[in-house]
Amino acid sequence: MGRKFFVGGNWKCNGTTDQLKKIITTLNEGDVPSQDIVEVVLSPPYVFLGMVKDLLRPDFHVAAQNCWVKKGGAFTGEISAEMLANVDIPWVILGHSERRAILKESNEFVGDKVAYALSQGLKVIACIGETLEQRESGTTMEVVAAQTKAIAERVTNWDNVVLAYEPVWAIGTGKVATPAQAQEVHCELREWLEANVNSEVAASTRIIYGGSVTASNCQELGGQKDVDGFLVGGASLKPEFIDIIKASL
Ligand code: G2H
Repeated sequence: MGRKFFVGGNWKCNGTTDQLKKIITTLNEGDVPSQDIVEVVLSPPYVFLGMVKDLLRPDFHVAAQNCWVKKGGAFTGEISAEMLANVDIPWVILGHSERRAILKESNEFVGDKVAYALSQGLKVIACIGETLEQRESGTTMEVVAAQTKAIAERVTNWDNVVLAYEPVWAIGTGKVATPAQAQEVHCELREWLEANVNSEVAASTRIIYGGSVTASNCQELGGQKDVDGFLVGGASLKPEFIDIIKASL
Protein backbone atom coordinates (compact mmCIF):
# COMPACT_ATOMS: atom_id res chain seq x y z
CA MET A 1 0.00 0.00 0.00
CA GLY A 2 1.33 3.46 -0.92
CA ARG A 3 2.11 5.98 1.76
CA LYS A 4 -0.29 8.93 1.61
CA PHE A 5 1.48 12.30 1.62
CA PHE A 6 1.14 14.06 4.98
CA VAL A 7 1.43 17.80 5.62
CA GLY A 8 1.32 19.03 9.20
CA GLY A 9 1.25 22.66 10.28
CA ASN A 10 2.76 23.25 13.70
CA TRP A 11 1.65 26.66 14.89
CA LYS A 12 3.71 26.29 18.07
CA CYS A 13 3.02 29.02 20.68
CA ASN A 14 1.74 31.58 18.18
CA GLY A 15 -1.46 33.40 17.37
CA THR A 16 -4.45 35.26 18.70
CA THR A 17 -8.08 34.44 17.98
CA ASP A 18 -8.19 37.02 15.20
CA GLN A 19 -4.89 35.99 13.64
CA LEU A 20 -5.81 32.32 13.61
CA LYS A 21 -9.29 33.02 12.21
CA LYS A 22 -7.59 34.82 9.33
CA ILE A 23 -5.27 31.87 8.65
CA ILE A 24 -8.20 29.45 8.82
CA THR A 25 -10.12 31.53 6.26
CA THR A 26 -7.13 31.35 3.89
CA LEU A 27 -6.82 27.60 4.42
CA ASN A 28 -10.54 27.03 3.96
CA GLU A 29 -10.49 28.90 0.66
CA GLY A 30 -7.36 27.13 -0.59
CA ASP A 31 -7.58 24.92 -3.63
CA VAL A 32 -5.71 21.80 -2.57
CA PRO A 33 -5.55 18.13 -3.63
CA SER A 34 -8.19 15.80 -2.19
CA GLN A 35 -7.90 13.77 0.99
CA ASP A 36 -7.15 10.72 -1.16
CA ILE A 37 -3.87 12.38 -2.09
CA VAL A 38 -2.82 14.31 1.00
CA GLU A 39 -3.61 14.27 4.71
CA VAL A 40 -3.48 17.76 6.23
CA VAL A 41 -3.27 18.31 9.99
CA LEU A 42 -3.03 21.69 11.77
CA SER A 43 -1.73 22.00 15.29
CA PRO A 44 -2.74 25.17 17.15
CA PRO A 45 -1.93 25.97 20.78
CA TYR A 46 -4.19 24.12 23.23
CA VAL A 47 -6.53 27.02 23.99
CA PHE A 48 -7.44 27.35 20.31
CA LEU A 49 -7.96 23.65 19.52
CA GLY A 50 -11.75 23.79 19.85
CA MET A 51 -12.09 26.96 17.80
CA VAL A 52 -9.83 25.68 15.04
CA LYS A 53 -11.60 22.33 14.94
CA ASP A 54 -14.98 24.09 14.62
CA LEU A 55 -13.92 26.54 11.94
CA LEU A 56 -11.57 24.44 9.84
CA ARG A 57 -12.73 22.77 6.63
CA PRO A 58 -13.74 19.13 7.27
CA ASP A 59 -11.01 17.63 5.10
CA PHE A 60 -8.29 19.13 7.34
CA HIS A 61 -7.73 17.75 10.83
CA VAL A 62 -6.29 19.05 14.08
CA ALA A 63 -3.51 17.97 16.41
CA ALA A 64 -2.51 18.94 19.92
CA GLN A 65 1.15 19.87 20.37
CA ASN A 66 1.72 17.67 23.40
CA CYS A 67 -0.06 15.56 26.00
CA TRP A 68 0.62 13.99 29.38
CA VAL A 69 2.55 10.76 29.60
CA LYS A 70 -0.11 8.71 31.37
CA LYS A 71 -3.64 8.82 32.72
CA GLY A 72 -4.71 12.23 33.99
CA GLY A 73 -5.01 13.14 37.66
CA ALA A 74 -2.98 15.37 39.95
CA PHE A 75 -0.69 16.79 37.26
CA THR A 76 -1.23 20.54 37.31
CA GLY A 77 -1.00 22.17 33.92
CA GLU A 78 -1.11 18.96 31.94
CA ILE A 79 -3.68 17.69 29.43
CA SER A 80 -4.16 13.95 29.12
CA ALA A 81 -4.47 11.84 26.00
CA GLU A 82 -7.90 10.63 27.12
CA MET A 83 -9.08 14.25 27.35
CA LEU A 84 -7.98 14.86 23.77
CA ALA A 85 -9.79 11.72 22.67
CA ASN A 86 -12.85 12.81 24.65
CA VAL A 87 -13.09 16.10 22.73
CA ASP A 88 -12.37 14.40 19.39
CA ILE A 89 -8.90 15.72 18.75
CA PRO A 90 -7.50 12.94 16.57
CA TRP A 91 -3.78 13.77 16.49
CA VAL A 92 -1.00 14.80 18.85
CA ILE A 93 2.58 15.92 18.17
CA LEU A 94 5.00 14.33 20.64
CA GLY A 95 8.74 14.69 21.21
CA HIS A 96 9.20 17.95 19.37
CA SER A 97 12.82 19.05 19.73
CA GLU A 98 11.76 22.26 21.46
CA ARG A 99 10.26 20.12 24.23
CA ARG A 100 13.16 17.67 24.24
CA ALA A 101 15.67 20.53 24.56
CA ILE A 102 13.89 23.12 26.71
CA LEU A 103 11.72 20.85 28.86
CA LYS A 104 14.31 18.04 28.97
CA GLU A 105 11.99 15.34 27.65
CA SER A 106 14.12 12.19 27.35
CA ASN A 107 13.84 9.53 24.65
CA GLU A 108 12.20 7.19 27.16
CA PHE A 109 9.69 9.81 28.33
CA VAL A 110 8.74 10.55 24.72
CA GLY A 111 8.46 6.82 24.01
CA ASP A 112 6.14 6.43 27.00
CA LYS A 113 4.03 9.36 25.78
CA VAL A 114 3.74 7.91 22.29
CA ALA A 115 2.66 4.52 23.64
CA TYR A 116 0.10 6.02 26.02
CA ALA A 117 -1.39 8.37 23.42
CA LEU A 118 -1.76 5.47 20.97
CA SER A 119 -3.39 3.34 23.67
CA GLN A 120 -6.04 6.07 24.05
CA GLY A 121 -6.83 6.03 20.33
CA LEU A 122 -4.85 9.11 19.29
CA LYS A 123 -2.69 9.27 16.19
CA VAL A 124 0.82 10.49 16.84
CA ILE A 125 3.31 12.65 14.98
CA ALA A 126 6.51 11.55 16.74
CA CYS A 127 9.44 13.93 16.27
CA ILE A 128 13.09 12.97 16.17
CA GLY A 129 16.23 14.77 15.02
CA GLU A 130 19.85 15.59 15.73
CA THR A 131 21.51 18.83 16.84
CA LEU A 132 24.15 20.59 14.77
CA GLU A 133 26.86 19.35 17.14
CA GLN A 134 25.66 15.77 16.72
CA ARG A 135 25.56 16.10 12.92
CA GLU A 136 29.03 17.59 12.81
CA SER A 137 30.40 14.82 15.01
CA GLY A 138 28.91 12.22 12.63
CA THR A 139 26.37 10.77 15.07
CA THR A 140 23.15 11.73 13.27
CA MET A 141 21.99 8.18 12.65
CA GLU A 142 23.00 7.02 16.11
CA VAL A 143 20.92 9.82 17.65
CA VAL A 144 17.79 9.34 15.56
CA ALA A 145 18.03 5.56 15.92
CA ALA A 146 18.12 5.88 19.73
CA GLN A 147 15.10 8.21 19.63
CA THR A 148 13.22 5.80 17.35
CA LYS A 149 14.27 2.77 19.42
CA ALA A 150 12.71 4.29 22.56
CA ILE A 151 9.44 4.47 20.63
CA ALA A 152 9.79 1.04 18.99
CA GLU A 153 10.39 -0.64 22.35
CA ARG A 154 7.03 0.63 23.59
CA VAL A 155 4.86 0.45 20.50
CA THR A 156 3.53 -2.67 18.80
CA ASN A 157 1.20 -1.15 16.23
CA TRP A 158 2.67 1.58 14.02
CA ASP A 159 -0.49 2.20 11.95
CA ASN A 160 -1.20 5.48 13.74
CA VAL A 161 2.35 6.78 13.91
CA VAL A 162 3.92 9.34 11.59
CA LEU A 163 7.63 9.82 12.18
CA ALA A 164 8.80 13.42 11.75
CA TYR A 165 12.52 13.82 11.11
CA GLU A 166 13.39 17.37 12.12
CA PRO A 167 17.10 18.17 12.24
CA VAL A 168 17.34 20.65 15.12
CA TRP A 169 19.79 22.86 13.22
CA ALA A 170 17.15 23.38 10.52
CA ILE A 171 14.28 24.34 12.81
CA GLY A 172 13.19 27.95 12.49
CA THR A 173 16.66 28.87 11.27
CA GLY A 174 15.95 29.20 7.56
CA LYS A 175 18.74 26.62 7.16
CA VAL A 176 16.86 23.78 5.49
CA ALA A 177 18.39 20.32 5.02
CA THR A 178 19.24 19.67 1.40
CA PRO A 179 16.95 17.16 -0.32
CA ALA A 180 19.89 14.73 -0.35
CA GLN A 181 20.52 15.16 3.39
CA ALA A 182 16.83 14.59 4.16
CA GLN A 183 16.59 11.58 1.84
CA GLU A 184 19.72 10.02 3.35
CA VAL A 185 18.33 10.11 6.89
CA HIS A 186 14.80 9.08 5.86
CA CYS A 187 16.19 6.12 3.94
CA GLU A 188 18.38 5.05 6.85
CA LEU A 189 15.41 5.38 9.21
CA ARG A 190 13.37 3.12 6.96
CA GLU A 191 16.23 0.62 6.95
CA TRP A 192 16.36 0.87 10.74
CA LEU A 193 12.62 0.10 10.94
CA GLU A 194 13.10 -2.84 8.60
CA ALA A 195 15.93 -4.27 10.70
CA ASN A 196 14.47 -3.53 14.12
CA VAL A 197 10.69 -3.63 13.70
CA ASN A 198 9.64 -5.35 10.49
CA SER A 199 9.47 -4.82 6.75
CA GLU A 200 5.73 -4.04 6.73
CA VAL A 201 6.21 -1.17 9.21
CA ALA A 202 9.28 0.03 7.29
CA ALA A 203 7.31 0.12 4.05
CA SER A 204 4.12 1.68 5.40
CA THR A 205 5.22 4.20 8.04
CA ARG A 206 5.25 7.76 6.80
CA ILE A 207 8.48 9.61 7.50
CA ILE A 208 7.99 13.35 7.08
CA TYR A 209 10.57 16.12 7.10
CA GLY A 210 10.48 19.26 9.25
CA GLY A 211 12.81 22.23 9.52
CA SER A 212 12.42 25.50 7.59
CA VAL A 213 10.14 24.01 4.93
CA THR A 214 8.77 26.72 2.64
CA ALA A 215 6.88 27.01 -0.63
CA SER A 216 10.17 27.36 -2.45
CA ASN A 217 11.96 24.27 -1.12
CA CYS A 218 9.04 21.87 -0.64
CA GLN A 219 8.85 20.52 -4.20
CA GLU A 220 12.38 19.20 -4.25
CA LEU A 221 12.24 17.87 -0.69
CA GLY A 222 8.87 16.22 -1.29
CA GLY A 223 10.18 14.62 -4.46
CA GLN A 224 12.64 12.46 -2.51
CA LYS A 225 11.75 8.78 -2.47
CA ASP A 226 11.53 8.43 1.31
CA VAL A 227 10.12 11.86 2.16
CA ASP A 228 6.39 11.35 2.72
CA GLY A 229 5.46 14.91 3.60
CA PHE A 230 6.33 17.71 6.00
CA LEU A 231 5.90 19.16 9.44
CA VAL A 232 5.88 22.89 8.82
CA GLY A 233 6.32 25.58 11.46
CA GLY A 234 6.74 29.21 10.41
CA ALA A 235 5.40 28.78 6.89
CA SER A 236 2.23 27.09 8.14
CA LEU A 237 1.12 30.44 9.54
CA LYS A 238 1.27 31.99 6.07
CA PRO A 239 -0.74 31.59 2.84
CA GLU A 240 2.22 29.71 1.32
CA PHE A 241 1.13 26.69 3.38
CA ILE A 242 -1.39 26.04 0.59
CA ASP A 243 1.50 25.73 -1.89
CA ILE A 244 3.28 23.35 0.47
CA ILE A 245 0.17 21.14 0.59
CA LYS A 246 0.22 21.13 -3.22
CA ALA A 247 3.72 19.62 -3.19
CA SER A 248 1.84 16.34 -2.70
CA LEU A 249 0.86 16.35 -6.38
C1 G2H B 1 10.25 22.45 12.98
C2 G2H B 1 9.22 23.10 12.16
C3 G2H B 1 7.86 22.63 12.59
P1 G2H B 1 9.96 25.47 11.16
O1 G2H B 1 10.04 22.74 14.36
O2 G2H B 1 7.78 21.52 13.41
O3 G2H B 1 9.33 24.50 12.31
O4 G2H B 1 9.31 25.06 9.87
O5 G2H B 1 9.61 26.87 11.58
O6 G2H B 1 11.44 25.22 11.12
